[in-house]
Amino acid sequence: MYRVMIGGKSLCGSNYGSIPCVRNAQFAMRGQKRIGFPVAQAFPNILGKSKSSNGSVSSDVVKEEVGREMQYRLSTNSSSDEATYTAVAWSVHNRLVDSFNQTHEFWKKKDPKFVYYLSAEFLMGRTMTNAINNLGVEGEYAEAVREIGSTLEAVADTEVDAALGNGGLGRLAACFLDSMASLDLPGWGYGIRYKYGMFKQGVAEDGKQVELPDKWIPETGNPWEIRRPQIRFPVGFYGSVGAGGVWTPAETVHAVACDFPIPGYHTSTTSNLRLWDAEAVEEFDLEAFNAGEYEKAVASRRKADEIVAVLYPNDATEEGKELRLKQQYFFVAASLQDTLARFLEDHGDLEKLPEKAIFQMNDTHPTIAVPELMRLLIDVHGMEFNKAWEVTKKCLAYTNHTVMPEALEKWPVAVLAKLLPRHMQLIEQINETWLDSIKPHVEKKVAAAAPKAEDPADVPTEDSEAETVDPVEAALAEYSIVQENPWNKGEMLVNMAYLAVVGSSAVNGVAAIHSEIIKEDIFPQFVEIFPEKFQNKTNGVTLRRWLAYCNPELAALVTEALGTDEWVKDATLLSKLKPMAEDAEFRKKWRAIKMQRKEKLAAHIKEVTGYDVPVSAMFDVQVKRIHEYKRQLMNTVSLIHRYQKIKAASPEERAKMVPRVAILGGKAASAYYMAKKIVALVNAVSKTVNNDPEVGDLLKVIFLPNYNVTEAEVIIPAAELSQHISTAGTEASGTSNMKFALNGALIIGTMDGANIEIADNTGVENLFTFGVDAADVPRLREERKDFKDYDPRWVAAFDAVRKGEFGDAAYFEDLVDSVNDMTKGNDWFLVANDFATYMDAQDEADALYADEEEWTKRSIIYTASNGFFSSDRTIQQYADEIWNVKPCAP
Ligand code: NBG
Repeated sequence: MYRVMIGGKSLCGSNYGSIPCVRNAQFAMRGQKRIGFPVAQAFPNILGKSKSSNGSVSSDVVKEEVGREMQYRLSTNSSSDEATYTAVAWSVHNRLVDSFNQTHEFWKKKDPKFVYYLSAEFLMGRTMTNAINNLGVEGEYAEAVREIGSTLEAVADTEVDAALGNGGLGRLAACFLDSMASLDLPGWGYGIRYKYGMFKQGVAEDGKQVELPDKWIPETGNPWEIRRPQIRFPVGFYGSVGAGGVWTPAETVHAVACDFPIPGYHTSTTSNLRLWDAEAVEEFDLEAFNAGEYEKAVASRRKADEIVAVLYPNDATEEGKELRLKQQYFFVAASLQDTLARFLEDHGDLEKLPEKAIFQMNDTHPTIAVPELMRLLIDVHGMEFNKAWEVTKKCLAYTNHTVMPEALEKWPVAVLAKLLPRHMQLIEQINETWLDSIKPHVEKKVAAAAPKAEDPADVPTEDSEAETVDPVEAALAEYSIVQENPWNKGEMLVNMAYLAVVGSSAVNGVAAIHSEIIKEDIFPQFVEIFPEKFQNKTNGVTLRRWLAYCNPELAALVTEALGTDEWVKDATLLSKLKPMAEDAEFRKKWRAIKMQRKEKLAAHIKEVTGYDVPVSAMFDVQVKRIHEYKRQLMNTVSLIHRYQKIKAASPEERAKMVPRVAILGGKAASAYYMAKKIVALVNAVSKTVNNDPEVGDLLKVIFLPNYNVTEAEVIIPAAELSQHISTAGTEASGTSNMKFALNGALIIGTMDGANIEIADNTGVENLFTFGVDAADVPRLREERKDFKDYDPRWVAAFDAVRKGEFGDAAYFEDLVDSVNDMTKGNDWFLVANDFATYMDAQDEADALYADEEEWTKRSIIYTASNGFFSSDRTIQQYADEIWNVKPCAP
């Protein structure tokens, strides 16, 4: 029952940017000419070699290629690092394209099942170093660049991060792509090509965060992407639905494919991240222009630009903007049309789609995929509702990444019905079908819970309210995807997480504790119905970027000790390092490398902040998005205390203190009032402490602005202590904890998220753990109104803030109140509760640091124990237990 809405010939993109297809797309487009060609044939392998033929590329060949790019692409003879970077990048680009084409030609022939990772965010960071290393041509490139007169590192340092993500969720997606390609799994990422990434963070004179646009695409063109103007799909918005579900959108834009090749590590596979750009269907209205209506002439281009303009800079906070829903639908609709078109090139029967495709929804952002797949199957391809529902459920899987209620998306029915009227109809229909299917279960449950007649106290009296509400209907409401807003009676909301759960074949959390919490607290009613749907997939990180490339010195030592670099692919081999912790010579080498990395970070700190930091001090790091639940405030209060303690100490006492460099970094969402005050407070403390001559080298407090992937690559290898101190039960997993552990930084942390599994692997005695357990949090929150047990160190620290010893006291007043005044902020995240045990854990860390041999032993044990947290392991589990996708190496 497909319909052509506009008339004219329709276009649909083809698989690999290659084979043309003319099909009945959802809406047709006018005046578009198809240009399609099989990439691999149209572009013969110009370099004559694939990356599987590693070693056959010489530095001379590389130099020649770079020279050619300089001459013809850049038309320059500049030898600046920027120009060299661009030329080198384009030469790497060509290698990637060769490998990409070979891979996709092979996949096309073999026709394996694919996983499509749908994500609103991919926090890729820099590409060049990763690509060169994964391709296995680092030696040749390093030599070539040396001969040109620079170093690969200096050249790579000019690349701007692709920061198309907020934090952990987006970076996880990037690690997953690396692992999928490295494991030769047929899989693509699908997302949005935002014009501006996560904002750039600066710090003003008064310590407050400043947000600047993050323009990441080079003016000269992006060497890491292949724009495919021939692959475009129409995406409609607004409009009306006629009889029989015919949707006529009032606004349509084109989604245009931009491919980012993803090279696997030392394998012939290069997979793809396809990001969609938006273009107006009619770029320019000449008629309007000629009539002097200039605004109108470019209006549709503006609207298209708006969709892909910027990544919403919020992490675990609610953003109720209609534009965000528009972005979500935009990339989901394009991605689903693209995959369906590709499927239909070689297969006829869409009922068989689940044999060839599975879509992993990264959080609720792509959940509109549920009704969109239904719509495509029913309205465009004529499938019957129940069949379409079976196909949809089999094709989708959902990962939950947060328990923060404000981040569990709920769209007002009114907003959805206006923007996507047909989808709202389908959601209602899905909901009815779902509620009908579970009604017998709910009836039984209600009957079992009904008060027994012999207990008169439980029997409702005639005029009680219970009689007016049908108990089955009331119980069913708990399961309903469409619910009334409890804070705004009468407003109906679509619970996107519920829609994702009902519309998926599997639902998973991202760490063991988190997967239990979502079963118990977020989706218990669904667990009753299909317990087997719920799984755990503990997060992981790619050891390529997060150990081998960001810490080459440590990587070389590990390789030397293990006698092989196979650990880069098989992280379980790291466990063989454990005995080395007892080897004094090895420890010395280990320490020397940490020192080298600390020096590098110290130089970076000096360059960015102007502060000198002592490299002999403990480097203590907390870098992550700023959020009350992550409790940077607790860290800051402890630093104020440390400062006060130093000030009060005698010279003898001072001589015994363990010097620290406390490094904090992270962005506060632009609309997150308290988080912004936390940034300002850290900076205020930094200013006071660092400029106090009495303190000297005993304490330095550093706020490193604009924390991003590239910053992390410098910070993490240098860290000795890393802080993961969220209120138990609030951090779904955390992934930087894994990166720090793998780089030999010890953890101070709560029993939350993946910290628990890191403790299991490392031995809990090797972590500095503290704080209440997740199970106690609800009770403590209840009791918090009566909390009086403030630690004297806490009281003294806040008194100083109140007195203005750290900047503008009035500005910090409500931040202070949020954890001190139960009538105002009520300390929801139990900062005051956990402070005393946090300080104990800090004392333990200081004591251990004084013993450098013991500290080093532990550091080695951390690296040796945490190979489990490789994203290769995580992805293998997804592939085996959810996707049923098998390796297919060209
Ligand atoms: C984040 C969690 C982290 C987790 C990452 C990746 C969101 C919504 N969630 O704890 O806060 O590590 O997801 O799973 O960004």
